[in-house]
Amino acid sequence: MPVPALPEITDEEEKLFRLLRQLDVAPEASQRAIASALGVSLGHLNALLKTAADCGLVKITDRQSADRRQRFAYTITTRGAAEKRRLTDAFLARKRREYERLHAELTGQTPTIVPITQRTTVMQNNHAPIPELFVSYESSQKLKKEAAELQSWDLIPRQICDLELLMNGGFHPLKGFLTEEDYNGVVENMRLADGTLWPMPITLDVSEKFAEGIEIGQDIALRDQEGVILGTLTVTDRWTPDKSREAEMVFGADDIAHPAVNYLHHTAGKVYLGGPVTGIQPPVHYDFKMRRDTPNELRAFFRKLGWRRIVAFQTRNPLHRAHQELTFRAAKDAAANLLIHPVVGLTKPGDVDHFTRVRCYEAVLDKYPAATTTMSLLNLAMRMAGPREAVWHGLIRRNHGCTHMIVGRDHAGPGKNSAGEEFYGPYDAQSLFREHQEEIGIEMVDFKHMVYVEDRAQYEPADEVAEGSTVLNISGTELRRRLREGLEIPEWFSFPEVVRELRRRYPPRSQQGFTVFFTGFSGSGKSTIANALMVKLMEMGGRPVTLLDGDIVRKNLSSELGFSKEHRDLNIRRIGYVASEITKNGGIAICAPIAPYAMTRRAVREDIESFGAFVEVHVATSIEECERRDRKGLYKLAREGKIKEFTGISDPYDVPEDPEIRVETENVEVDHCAHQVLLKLEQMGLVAV
Ligand code: PPS
Repeated sequence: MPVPALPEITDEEEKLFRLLRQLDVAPEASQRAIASALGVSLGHLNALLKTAADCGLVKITDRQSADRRQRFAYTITTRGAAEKRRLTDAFLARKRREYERLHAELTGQTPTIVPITQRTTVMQNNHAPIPELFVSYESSQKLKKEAAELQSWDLIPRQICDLELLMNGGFHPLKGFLTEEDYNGVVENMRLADGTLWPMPITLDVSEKFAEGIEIGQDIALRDQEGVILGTLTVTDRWTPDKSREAEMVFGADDIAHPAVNYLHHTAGKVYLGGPVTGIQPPVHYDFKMRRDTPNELRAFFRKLGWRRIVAFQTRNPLHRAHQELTFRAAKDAAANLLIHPVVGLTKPGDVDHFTRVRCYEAVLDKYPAATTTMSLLNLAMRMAGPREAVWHGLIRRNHGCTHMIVGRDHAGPGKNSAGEEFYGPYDAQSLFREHQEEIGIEMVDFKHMVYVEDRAQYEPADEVAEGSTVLNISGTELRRRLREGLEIPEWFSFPEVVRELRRRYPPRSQQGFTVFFTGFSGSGKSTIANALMVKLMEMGGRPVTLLDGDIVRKNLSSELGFSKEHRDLNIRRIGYVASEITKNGGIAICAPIAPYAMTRRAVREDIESFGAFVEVHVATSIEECERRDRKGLYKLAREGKIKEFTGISDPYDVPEDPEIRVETENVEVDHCAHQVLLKLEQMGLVAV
């Protein structure tokens, strides 16, 4: 292995490095103490401090102490912290060169030691701590204050996940968000500029507007969504990436059916910033605290228990009996302990939420023989990048102290592309992993497809089942159907505790929340039918019912709004928001506004449908009939021009093209109209009449 071309380090730089290190570990020390720790005179120390301050590496402030030697306080700036890390690498490289020279002199041979930056063997001691990007507690307190003056970037959820793993060593050897050179290497051939294997671009995407205000060399504060500072970034690179090329190279296709490609084009900012990160504090998690571990916490845990061989199982789905069987078998075959390492950051849109999943995992954990298995939650934002993702998962698991990882069929697959075909071949992930296994530093364990053999009442690997046996299976789609319809889920398939959790999260449709959305002209009868429906639903009981009538909403939620298109849209979006919250929490929302615009109704439907059913009811009373009834006398005023922008008279109404139900009110009893809606709800499985 050739000696890496790391820059030489001068003696002065070495002193600077030691000064920065000293100030980081003991920022309150007196000048005399610092000088003696460094082995330099006070005069030399002052010169060093001046250089460090002039270069913006250290901030010197007056401490107003009576003691002359304690007069100043020193703070390492974020640039200083980054410089310290750069010098650490350069310093180590120098030591290595010295070692190599000595080795050659003594033995006459070139040593075969692998450079640290490309070395996986260093990781193979899965008990040793791994480098993090955090500064000491004292420095972090100072940096927090200093950062108040920095420009801030408010991280979005995916960036928070990335930053957490950068800072805690989960993404080791990355030292920050990728620079342009590293990014190009990663996109093109899965390697950082120095040749290290790294398959996933970890970039900080920002808006053009924000990027314009940043100068190269500037430090920016990285904050969470509440404005809490997590770290800083010294911006060394800023560029506008070719996203289509990134999509093609990393995800295999520039097709927005791929969730990460969709994210790239529709969520990610246009400009990328790169540079070293200085960690101040990890993001706070309020849920499942005891189940979250940094790489070093897991390593310490394995060290404490004496676990040398650990098989990691990556998952984003609830575990059923087949998973328990296959993971246990994998660990047994590898003579290793098992780490269930589920992703709780961002997974594939539409997945079971992590709260439900973790409760399910906890139930399954009890099914393994005691002391063989543990579980830890990984706050990773998955990209669903199949083969590249598998390699990335391997590196992350290695960093978390694992020695083996289970890689299955279609690992981290994104589903079908826009032509209805799979993005990746079923074994692409396994073969890419196998190709890079040495470098990843983790051994791949094949995922055995386990099936339930009825005659033998046990799970067996599919390829070992005796001919003629009856094999049972329940697909994911079938499981969802059974949950939706409240049908039996047999014990051979899953554990009763897991099924109970899933049923709590996915009650049958007749127990889920939903929204009935009436639309029609003023005076069409929306409110009257909505009221009758509400009473009928309340009579049935079981779920709370809320009526969001047009007039009531206008009085309580939208009193400042008029009837322009913009105001009407805002009014309907507010109704949609409240209805979506009610639906999400298992209630029934009945809305009865005019809602004249099809686009807005569609947007509200989309908001609600991620939580429950949306039933659009078009109250199809003609405008002539409404005007004839003119219950509130408004049509008369509208005709006289006293009310402007009146729907149907001087303002448009888009007739719903495809509502769930259309009700005619002319010569029909209100009770009958409400009953028709109720029957529709029953037909959709939303109520059990
Ligand atoms: S919208 O378009 O959905 O925001 O309207 P909505 O909130 O349902 O409010 C409609 C009620 O406001 C009264 N009103 C008007 N309607 C239509 N156009 C104009 N310009 C207007 N000005 C006042 C009217 O009484 C509507 O009540 P409903 O219950 O529909 O009869």
